[in-house]
Amino acid sequence: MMAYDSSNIFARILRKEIPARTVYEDDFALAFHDIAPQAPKHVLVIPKGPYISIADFGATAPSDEIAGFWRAVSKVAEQEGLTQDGFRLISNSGSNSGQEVPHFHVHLFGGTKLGPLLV
Ligand code: IU
Repeated sequence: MMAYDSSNIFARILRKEIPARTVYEDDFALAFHDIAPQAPKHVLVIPKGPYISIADFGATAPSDEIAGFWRAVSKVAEQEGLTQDGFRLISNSGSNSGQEVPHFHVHLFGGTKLGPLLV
């Protein structure tokens, strides 16, 4: 697996070098509005540690970071009012998926009736 590149845009957001529209932050995760939303509600949730993708995160992160991250994802969905009507999580991993930013992130989509998943 390639090395983590700490100059990626989400690493810079974590270091507060560039701004983001943050909706949630704790010891394990940061959540902010996607700059190009693809649904009425489109939030990205990222772990604070240096992980490239879910493949990297799931294989190498300590258990407390994994638990803390997924707990934060649930909290964001609840906080953003999405648990009643439902929402969708997507995480691109690697080139076949079209992953653009090499810092693990989960897309959280909601706020409307979502269409079928595309392959
Ligand atoms: P992807 O899964 O790596 O393709 O998703 C990257 C997302 O990051 C994509 O939805 C972009 O709109 C979003 N994004 C952002 O929110 N802020 C940025 O500065 C950049 C990308 I660059």
